[in-house]
Amino acid sequence: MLALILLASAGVAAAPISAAPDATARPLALPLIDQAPALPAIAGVSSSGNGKPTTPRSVPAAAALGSGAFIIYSGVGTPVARTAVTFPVAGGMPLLADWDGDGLATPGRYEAGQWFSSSTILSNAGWEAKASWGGQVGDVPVVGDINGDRRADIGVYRAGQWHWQITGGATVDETFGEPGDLPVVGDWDGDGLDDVGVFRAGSWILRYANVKKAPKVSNDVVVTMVPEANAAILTFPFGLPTDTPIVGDWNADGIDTPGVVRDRSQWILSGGATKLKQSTTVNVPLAAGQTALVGTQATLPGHCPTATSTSEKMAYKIARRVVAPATAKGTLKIDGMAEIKATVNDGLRYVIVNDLTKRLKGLSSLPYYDALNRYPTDEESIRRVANSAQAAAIMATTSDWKKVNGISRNELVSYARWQIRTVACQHGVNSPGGWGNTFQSALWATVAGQAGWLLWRDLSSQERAYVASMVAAEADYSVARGPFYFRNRAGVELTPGDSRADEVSWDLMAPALAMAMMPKDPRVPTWRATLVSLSIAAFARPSDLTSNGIYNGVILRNSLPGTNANEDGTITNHGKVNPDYTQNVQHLWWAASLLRNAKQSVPSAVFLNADVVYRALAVVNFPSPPYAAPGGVVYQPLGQIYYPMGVGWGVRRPATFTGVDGFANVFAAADTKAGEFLAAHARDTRALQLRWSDGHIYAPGLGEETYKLGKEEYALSQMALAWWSGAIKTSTNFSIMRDKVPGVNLESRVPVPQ
Ligand SMILES: [Ca+2]
Ligand SMILES: [Ca+2]
Ligand SMILES: [Ca+2]
Ligand SMILES: [Ca+2]
Repeated sequence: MLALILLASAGVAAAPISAAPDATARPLALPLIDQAPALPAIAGVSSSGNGKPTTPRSVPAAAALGSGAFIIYSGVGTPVARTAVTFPVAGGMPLLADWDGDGLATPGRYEAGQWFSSSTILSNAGWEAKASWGGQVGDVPVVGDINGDRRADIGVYRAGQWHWQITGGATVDETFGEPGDLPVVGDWDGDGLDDVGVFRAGSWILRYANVKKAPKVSNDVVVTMVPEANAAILTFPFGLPTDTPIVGDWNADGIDTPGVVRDRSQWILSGGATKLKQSTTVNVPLAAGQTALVGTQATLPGHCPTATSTSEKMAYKIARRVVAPATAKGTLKIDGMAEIKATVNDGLRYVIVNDLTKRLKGLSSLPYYDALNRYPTDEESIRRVANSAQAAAIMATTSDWKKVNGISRNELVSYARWQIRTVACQHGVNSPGGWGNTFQSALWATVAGQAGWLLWRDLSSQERAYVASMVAAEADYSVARGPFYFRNRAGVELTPGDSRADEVSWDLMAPALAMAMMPKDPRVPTWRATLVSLSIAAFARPSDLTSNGIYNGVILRNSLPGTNANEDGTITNHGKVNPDYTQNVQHLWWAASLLRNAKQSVPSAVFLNADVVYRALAVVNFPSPPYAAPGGVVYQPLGQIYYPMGVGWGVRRPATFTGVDGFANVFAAADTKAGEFLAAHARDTRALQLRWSDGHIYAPGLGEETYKLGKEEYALSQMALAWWSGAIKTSTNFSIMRDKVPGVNLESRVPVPQ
């Protein structure tokens, strides 16, 4: 093994680890890998809601400013899940409140008269200074919506005096309570305005406003009418003097009720003054240093816990524009597909078992889990499961999967849906501060989005909503970013050593999928113009700057501001001619395939230079010197890879090339021999996988593949795309659209990051 690595590091193609497997000699029906053990059930989700705004529901929460961590738990009566976000370490008292009126409470803090807030729930956006209010020694900060505009008002309780600063700027002073009381705020009567109260040694004293006749209450509640103030004062015991009072609308009926936290673990929630005896107890222990807080879920229980009412409503609207893809079936008639299908099936066995029994163990009882907090990078948190969900969705919809390796189709689909909805829920368009609108996020949204689209008929309405919204949002972000270039027209490298072909080709995926999914969306013309712009820019070559070629109305020589590919189709990245990035040309054909799957014609611009770039893998010869010994074509016999300027990501990753080979076998010229390379890379990948009995591909460590953020899932995604390319080739029609596309803008409009 060591010798192999050394050879390949010198730029030499690694020899096959075993003799090339002869697939025809090995009966594929033989049980080659272990059956999956019995798997834990995955929580389902309902189709209730349909995007109609719901009353935000209170949920337990905890925060410690000393560590900056805020933790929001799931709603009462549902499995205890948690979403965490870490803010900058600070002093003072943590708060959670709906500062912007979207139905979702987000972090805030009060420190010596200074107020800070944030509108994010899934990422640390820093503390924003909000106001200067209060600050006397002994002031207790309070928040509530006093004027009924849904946005939190801030105040301080000062020994029986309340001083409010209302959203919009007004102030309100009132008197209620005594020195030593703990202030509590809530909408006791459900009129949409928060009311005041105090907790005094196990007794609650609440003021109901605008009351003319005494409210009906439980036996233990004493009502004192205050006619001159149109108010009623309700006094009743609930909790112990040593308890911490909290207030919330635990059942989303619009009425806030008292609760207490006992022994820093038991949350005892009352039914309110009318049902005082009906209390619910939930166990949410507080860690050292944590303060008990009350958060909200703005959606129905069982829906995305961090989405806002506003975002969910919009998501349902967008989902109604989606048309499910045409049915497409993979084929074994293409050479290599038998190995590909077997590899994906067995790889899914590995990934699903690994996720449900180890990596994400215990989380499958939650309809949504906090994926973003699994890993330090969004790439590992999101892309990893998007890749495995995509592979699962492809096999569930384009193969004859009934029960494979002990996994039923229902289990396969449940797994895919769980990952898809979790990833889509935590996208920033749905949950404030979530992932997205960044490097590579258009690709992740496309991978997860394609999975959701393929499974459209299996999804619940909430899953459809979050998926459609995620895809449309990333398409819009691609529109806003526009193209980037490696070199300007003069040939000067703007980002020395690093082509932008990868980023631009990722970015073109989201508008392509959005067009495929939502053909009637009013943004389709903008998405189409962006698909054309980014497709031209992604792999533009120096000779295009003087080319008379016309693609969807764009005359290249007049319009191109720069280039991203080298003249021979190679891509320079990380300072070298880099096969692992030349492979990114697959995104052009992948985008075309999405449109084919939607029965749409494909803009001609999507094919600019695709063939030329693929030739840099399959045809172009690299002489040595100047290239690494022994020189040759990147694609070597038996699926081996030659790296002309050294290895970027590892020496044994044939699966990386199966996706592009599959698409090339659909779209590239026959003399590239894409079909032969597809079969060779498929067989080599299968040989790697058959070294083990659990379905994974790579040996431990980083010798074979150095990608650390989910290499098994990434390989699975590429192999599944290869399988899907066969379905596209044999099951869908193809037409090219050469018409002028209005609105194409090839200019760079975002500053080049340094
Ligand atoms: Ca909010
Ligand atoms: Ca307000
Ligand atoms: Ca009220
Ligand atoms: Ca309630």
